[in-house]
Amino acid sequence: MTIRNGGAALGAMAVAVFVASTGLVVRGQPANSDQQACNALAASRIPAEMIGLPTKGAQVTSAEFKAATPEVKEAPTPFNPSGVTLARLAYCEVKGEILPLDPAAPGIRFQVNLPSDWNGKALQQGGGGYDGNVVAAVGALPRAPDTAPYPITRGFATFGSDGGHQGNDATFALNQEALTNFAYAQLKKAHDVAMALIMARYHRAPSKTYFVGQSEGGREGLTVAQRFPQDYDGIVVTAPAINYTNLMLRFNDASAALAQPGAFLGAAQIKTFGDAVLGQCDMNDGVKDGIVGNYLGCKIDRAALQCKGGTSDTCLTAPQVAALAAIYDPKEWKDASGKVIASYPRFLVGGAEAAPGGIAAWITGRAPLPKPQPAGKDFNPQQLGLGIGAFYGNSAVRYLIVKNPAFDSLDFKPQQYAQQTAQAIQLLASNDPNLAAFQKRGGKLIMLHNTSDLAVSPVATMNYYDAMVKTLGKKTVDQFARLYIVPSGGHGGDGDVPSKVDLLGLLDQWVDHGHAPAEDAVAQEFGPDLKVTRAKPLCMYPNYPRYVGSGDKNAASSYRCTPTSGT
Ligand SMILES: [Ca+2]
Repeated sequence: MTIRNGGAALGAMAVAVFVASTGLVVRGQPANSDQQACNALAASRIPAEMIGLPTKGAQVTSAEFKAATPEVKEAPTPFNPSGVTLARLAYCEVKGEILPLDPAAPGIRFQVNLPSDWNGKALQQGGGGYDGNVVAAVGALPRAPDTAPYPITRGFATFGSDGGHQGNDATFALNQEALTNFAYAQLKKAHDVAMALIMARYHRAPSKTYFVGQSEGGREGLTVAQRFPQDYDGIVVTAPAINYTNLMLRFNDASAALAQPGAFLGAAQIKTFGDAVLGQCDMNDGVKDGIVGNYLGCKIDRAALQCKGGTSDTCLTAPQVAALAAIYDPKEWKDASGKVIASYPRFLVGGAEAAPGGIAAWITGRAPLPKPQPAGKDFNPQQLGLGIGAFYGNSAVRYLIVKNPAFDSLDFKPQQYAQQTAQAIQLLASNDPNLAAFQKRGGKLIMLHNTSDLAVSPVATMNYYDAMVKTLGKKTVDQFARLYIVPSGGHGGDGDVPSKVDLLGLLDQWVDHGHAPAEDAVAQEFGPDLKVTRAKPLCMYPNYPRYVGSGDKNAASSYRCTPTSGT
């Protein structure tokens, strides 16, 4: 099998590098510099035979050498609160596209980054939401401490894809190949293309291959553990969006509740609820610090928030209390005979409900879904002021389940589309707890979830872990998997909370050096100057960090991992 290079690479100085172990041939200039080695990959073509699922092969569209860059500090932004971009070592940025079988399907765009100073390992990074943008994989990983060197600077060959379509909504789901790509196939295709390019650049396969992803990327991480266990030595998932379709149904139910007359929750009502969470539960971990530590021990009395005659900003109407129930309570959807066709667990509270990444960002936005709804491309979530989940739920109903861009998602009843709903659930569940194949080949899995996550329920992740234990036994699970629960913090661990931890470092120590992670790691919070302002122990489910009663409440040593109470 060959990677064939075009253009200047076939000049008088051209040579062929033969790699006996694979039969791979790279034709190009003698690789007497990193830049030339990079240039030699430009216009490469990876034949379909080198990709483990059906494609028409892959085409490299650019290979550009990126010189090392120093650390830069700029004005802080919401996406980069410290304003700091860390240093990067030199690498070769390879971009390209995996060509679809169906001419009407979009290609899978990818980026592979090949460091000059390679550590011999590869790292695939997952996407987010509905994917739709190429994951560049040259920056910070989810939850990484502000000071942690980027994977590319640690010497990892990194790569990511666009999930098999462009645009962060579900319109792609109208095409079956694009939908199958999103569900799982693009992960294998992008992996195999990256492996071919790594072989072409370094003439050997990675000693270890990891996957790191958050949210949809977390679902992708569990998907590869379940479907392609032989390809990965280690996987990190944070806030994984398993039971993806069920989650979208939850978003849509919350939208329907919030669209009822008098039900919408504005900033004042969200603050009232957030204050109640902290008022009732902040001390359940032994310290008043804006964090509900004992995450299964907090039972909020929502009825107590209901206005007693009249309305004000510090109480909720009955429809608003009902909307909170639709946001937080467990849900089952049943068919006409009463059979459960889908379910989703409850959400937890952690103290960051009223923070910028909380209820307003994910659920309410600035306005409820309108009725009637604009159809298709005229449906603009920013213009409509929607919460992210309201937009995602609408998109799932229209494109993933009903397959009608004009369908009004507020009219959706899963039981009326039971077959389509069941198909979508099965395709995107990624919740098979039997990871025996991954465990037996020596794979390691680290999962982490924050408890104020309004995008994906931490209880869904706990349920998945419990199912793993039930399927494989606790002793086996302990040998290869960890679930860390971090109290408070939003979907990305955001908010005023210590939740930064070098999960890639923990994974690499486990996989490559045999040091299994325990409860000796800490979750950190950083100030704008990259200094640690607060730390707590990183506790394994079902433990939480409980204040010991004395000592600096911002120091991890003042906490002990303690079993959470409640159910
Ligand atoms: Ca507390």
